[in-house]
Amino acid sequence: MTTLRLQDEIRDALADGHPVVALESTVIAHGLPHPANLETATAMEQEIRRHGAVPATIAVMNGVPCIGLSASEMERLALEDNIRKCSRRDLPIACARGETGATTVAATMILADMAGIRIFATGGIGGVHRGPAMDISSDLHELASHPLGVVCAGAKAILDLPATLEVLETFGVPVIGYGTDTFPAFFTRSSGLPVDTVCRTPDEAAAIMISRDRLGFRQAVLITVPLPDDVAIDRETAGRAIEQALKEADERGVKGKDITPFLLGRVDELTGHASLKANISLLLQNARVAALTASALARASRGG
Ligand code: PSU
Ligand code: MN
Repeated sequence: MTTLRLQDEIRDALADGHPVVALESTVIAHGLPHPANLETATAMEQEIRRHGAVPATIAVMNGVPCIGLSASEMERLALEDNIRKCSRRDLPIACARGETGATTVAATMILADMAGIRIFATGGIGGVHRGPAMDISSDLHELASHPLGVVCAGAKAILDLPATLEVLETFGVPVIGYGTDTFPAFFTRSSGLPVDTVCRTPDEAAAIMISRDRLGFRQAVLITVPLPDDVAIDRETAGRAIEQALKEADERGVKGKDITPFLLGRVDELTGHASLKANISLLLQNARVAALTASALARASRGG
């Protein structure tokens, strides 16, 4: 078994049944520009603490999977440009070669589950890409087999959202709309596509996770939160920027693990950085909802 490095505070919280929220690191290394990446990662940790939970940012540092990072480790992920983007297939390579890697939603779920963490906050999950090339994020595959609650703003709008929801259905992942009856599309509040159920409180969301556990299911529960109204980008503006970014990606032959960072970066430039502002705001909101849900889950578990 690979040994995880767990920060003492996180180990104690897990042992005592206190709420813990996992955070990914690809958003730091590949998702947001410097210095917004470091500021946002730090602010997410603070937001989680403010709402009564312990943050656990996850990454591979010098070949060691780490649950909880020091300030200087976060800074390394935010500054260095040779950080490997780690999904499941990359973890054995990064560990064997002593590399430092940022974990995607997929790899973060794997490591969080190994550590016994039950709630994870991120921006937008990966999904089925548009276009003829068969590019399906391994985020979807891992959502099928780790019993976490994953708080997100839906899937990135650069994706094929109807196909993404179909795959989630096939894999048996319940999709909750947190205060909404439609699936949020990252920097727009609604994709217009229906969710499986609406929850209005953290306790309601936690109750669905508890039923999932009682049924013995291993699927994640996806808790989707629309981004705050004041930073949302309207569907037409976002749609135009996405079309343009997709066209450029195609012309330049951007593929594989590079496509998501490329599209997010171009959409940000094309929206005059409205998408960066939206991204930061939704990440903080998701951190808060995750902390509240982790607390609700901890209370429910203590109550029997
Ligand atoms: N959403 C964002 N920023 C990101 C990502 C998603 O707003 O940086 C990252 C997540 O880590 C997600 C990954 O797991 O992109 C998906 O990459 P891919 O499509 O290559 O599986
Ligand atoms: Mn992919």
